[in-house]
Amino acid sequence: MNAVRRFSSAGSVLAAATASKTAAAATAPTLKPFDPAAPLALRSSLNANVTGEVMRALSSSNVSEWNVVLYQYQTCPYCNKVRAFLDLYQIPYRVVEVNPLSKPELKSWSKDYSNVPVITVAPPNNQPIRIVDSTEIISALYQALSEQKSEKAGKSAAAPAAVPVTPDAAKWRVWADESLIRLFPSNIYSSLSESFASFDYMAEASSMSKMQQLSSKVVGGLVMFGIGRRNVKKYGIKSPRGDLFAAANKWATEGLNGAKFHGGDSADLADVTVFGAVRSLAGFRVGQELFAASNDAVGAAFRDWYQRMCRQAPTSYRNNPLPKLTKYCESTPAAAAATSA
Ligand SMILES: N[C@@H](CCC(=O)N[C@@H](CS)C(=O)NCC(=O)O)C(=O)O
Repeated sequence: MNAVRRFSSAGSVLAAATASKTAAAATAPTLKPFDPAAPLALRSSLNANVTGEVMRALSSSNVSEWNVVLYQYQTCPYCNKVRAFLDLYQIPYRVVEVNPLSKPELKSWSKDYSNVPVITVAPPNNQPIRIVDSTEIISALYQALSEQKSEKAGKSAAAPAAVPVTPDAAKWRVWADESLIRLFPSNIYSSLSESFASFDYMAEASSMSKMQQLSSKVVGGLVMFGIGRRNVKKYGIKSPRGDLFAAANKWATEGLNGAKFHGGDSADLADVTVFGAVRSLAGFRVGQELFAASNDAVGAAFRDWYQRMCRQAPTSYRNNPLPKLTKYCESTPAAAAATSA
């Protein structure tokens, strides 16, 4: 199943519902399965432009010269993965919020791929290069980081070292995409009322007009509710909430395995991937329930890890970020409530 179709957004839903198919829906690329053993797992021919020359240009320049621009939706789990990665490794970036209905921000120059996230990078003396797909974006930039000469890196000591990706970290990266994020639609759109509430929230930070927000809520709310239910059948989800809480517990027990981070004393690509995905839920009703779900040791381990990640990867994203996305970064319920308004 094409990963691109797994987490349909308001944009694709409305496009389908109004029969005005977007280029993305028509030309959604088929990605090969992620190969955890490959250091740079570029699966899509859409990223054929990420050549050795580009990688050398990236690894021989300072991250502050990469000129990263991220095209995103704020609440998209894949976009949150990429933002968390950029924040953790202290790579400066600019965000362009894409209008999910008309996507003018992508259409003029990214005709063959209009899903998000997409980034452009422009290391010194290079034209901007496009990279698509959250996993591939992270893999490519991580490889450039790990090949970087230390004197060029320009990262503060707070950023973790880009060490070789362990097979276990690779396994959890796949788990985040293939198991965890797959549970999101059936939770965010679990009932009609939750579905409409989710669309209200997503509209807050979107670049849609008021009219688009309204039609997106009505049409998207209904259609996504249907897709959530379809996913339950398709992926054998026993209980959307129950399976999601179980996934969080699995991460807290098997993923962290008693350590501060999956990576031990500092975060690795598994941490940043799971963290980014989970953070995308923070402003939704399901996020609130997830963070309140369990008061036992496992729940506490999950929340403690999440807060440690917030501290390790504080967002440098300044233009119109949703305050609710940082809600559960605070260590006390009162502090969290204060950011929820
Ligand atoms: N495999 C892709 C999946 C990206 C994806 O499905 N993004 C959704 C938003 S969360 C999207 O662009 N959907 C199509 C649309 O909005 O038209 C990745 O990891 O980046």
